[in-house]
Amino acid sequence: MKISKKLEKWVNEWAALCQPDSVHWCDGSETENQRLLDQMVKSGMAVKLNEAKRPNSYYFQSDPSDVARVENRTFICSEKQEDAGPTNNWMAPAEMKSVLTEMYRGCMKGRTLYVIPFSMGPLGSKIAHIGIQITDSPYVVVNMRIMTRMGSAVLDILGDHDFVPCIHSVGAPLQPGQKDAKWPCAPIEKKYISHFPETNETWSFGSGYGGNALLGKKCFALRIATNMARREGWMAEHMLITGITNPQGIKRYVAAAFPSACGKTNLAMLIPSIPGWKIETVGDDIAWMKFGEDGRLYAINPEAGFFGVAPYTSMETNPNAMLSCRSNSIFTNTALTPDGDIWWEGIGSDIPEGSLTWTNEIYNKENGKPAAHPNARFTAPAYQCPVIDKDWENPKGVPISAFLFGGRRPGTVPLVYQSFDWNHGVFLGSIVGSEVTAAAIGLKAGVRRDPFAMLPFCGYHMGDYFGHWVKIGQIAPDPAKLPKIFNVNWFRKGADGKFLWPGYGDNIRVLKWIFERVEGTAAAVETPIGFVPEKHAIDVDGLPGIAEKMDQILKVDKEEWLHECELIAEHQKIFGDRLPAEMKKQYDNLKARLEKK
Ligand code: TSX
Ligand code: MN
Repeated sequence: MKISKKLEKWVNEWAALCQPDSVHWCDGSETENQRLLDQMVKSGMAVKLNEAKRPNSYYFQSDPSDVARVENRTFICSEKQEDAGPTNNWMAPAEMKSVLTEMYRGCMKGRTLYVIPFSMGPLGSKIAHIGIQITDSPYVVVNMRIMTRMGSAVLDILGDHDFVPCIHSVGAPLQPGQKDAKWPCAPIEKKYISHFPETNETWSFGSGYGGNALLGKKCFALRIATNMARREGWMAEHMLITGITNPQGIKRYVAAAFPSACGKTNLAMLIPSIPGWKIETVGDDIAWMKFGEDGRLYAINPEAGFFGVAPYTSMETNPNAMLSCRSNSIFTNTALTPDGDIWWEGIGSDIPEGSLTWTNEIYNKENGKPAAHPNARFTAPAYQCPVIDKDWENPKGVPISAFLFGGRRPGTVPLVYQSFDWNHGVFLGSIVGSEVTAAAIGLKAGVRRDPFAMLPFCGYHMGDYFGHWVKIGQIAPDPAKLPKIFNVNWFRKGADGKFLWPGYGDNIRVLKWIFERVEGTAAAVETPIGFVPEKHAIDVDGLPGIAEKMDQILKVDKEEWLHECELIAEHQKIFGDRLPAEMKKQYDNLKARLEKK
């Protein structure tokens, strides 16, 4: 392993502060992985699943208090509070560092400090970046090995270059002789997910779960990378990337941003319902994009795996995700069946008698508690996806032809529409939102705005981020080659409260229209909100009962949109004088178009 003096010194300093019993440099090998997994099985943290049913796969139950990202404990520590903006928590970097330094002091006692060298993106890609994560969680190590390119090969190419330092501890030191918890972590008020955008660092304390602990993902690839991208003129986005091939064999790539619970992973791996069309997956969560020499925007998936929500993933809703986690996978907070396999709500079969819930109790259908936590996850290698794209690891990335935005909108928003131009498309991204029910306690029911699906992930002021999108349009080497921008809504409901559009595999019909708009062949009508498909331009062949509903599915109602304008105006106010003038202008133009005649 090639370890630079600089890196060695940095690790030694952290080890001196955290005081682990030992330090282990991860080489990423199969042997190392197996040793960690065996050790976790032995300590009771992991269960090895039935080798015949789920080869080389492992099961974990988290602490009941450590089940999801903790947005109220997530901080953007820019020098100036105004640079973090109104949608992020902020603390001054010096203050955060002094608080956390005291928390890290001795925090790894009785544990091993693992050093994880990892690349976000294919090794050696000009769009990729290297991070080094320090962690005291072997669970984090085995997950990072699936989710990133991890190990000594990364150090070989790092040399003396810069890396993004990622510090992580579960925040649960062990006294001599103390028995470890099954899932060590700290209480909520001691959890900190902090980011130092001006120095490209992320420091995380107290949680072992997902986005709080696998620092390459949300912390680095989104919150830190948005800052790097802004400074350097590229894009770090919360987007899936997928390739669409038409029956003639022409292929185009699209990238799409949706808020949570809209089925991003399902769209990334969709199985088309119309013959001759093909979908191939590049990524399901994050896209890093740079302009190529030909002036087009090229995207890589910085990740190497899927960290997907398990519940309601099934052979009906997403067979490709189910097949991706057939083996060599990790399951967290699902249920465990008596024969050593996993189960979750919506998997498509009844729960086997005697299964254990994510809280390790025998499942009891009487008590109303789910067997799997709603945020239970599978960690699966991307190469196991049956429809993984042949260019998913191409260091150059794949050229993006279209951006899609969308959300869950039971009313107002048509199935699909196209922006008039780039800035209008940026406006569509800035007003992304999903309807939330009153069930989400403390929140009034209605549209919750989640601009670009980046609300919890933008590492600087959201208003400036809109401005960065505008700037990308201005610095594009050839504006004609910029991706075309669309908004989609699979979730519109009829008067009967039922979904109007079948969704899932039938979404290929919408992707087909988008594909053909990019090619310049599909028919559209101009409306005040943008270009909507001409009535017969969406292919509904073989879809019974839908042709008659197309008017309703595509309807743009001026009254509804004037009400929407009021909500947009309210939303834009949040960003104060950092709302780019271009976005205010887009709003004014929309309102004027709606009020015409
Ligand atoms: O992922 C979804 N997609 C995208 C698929 C590529 N979901 C699930 C969202 C939660 C993760 C959807 N749910 C989609 C969708 O397109 N559409 C719907 C709404 C819906 C649900 C059930 C039906 C239809 C629509 N069932 C029947 O029509 C029988
Ligand atoms: Mn995500």
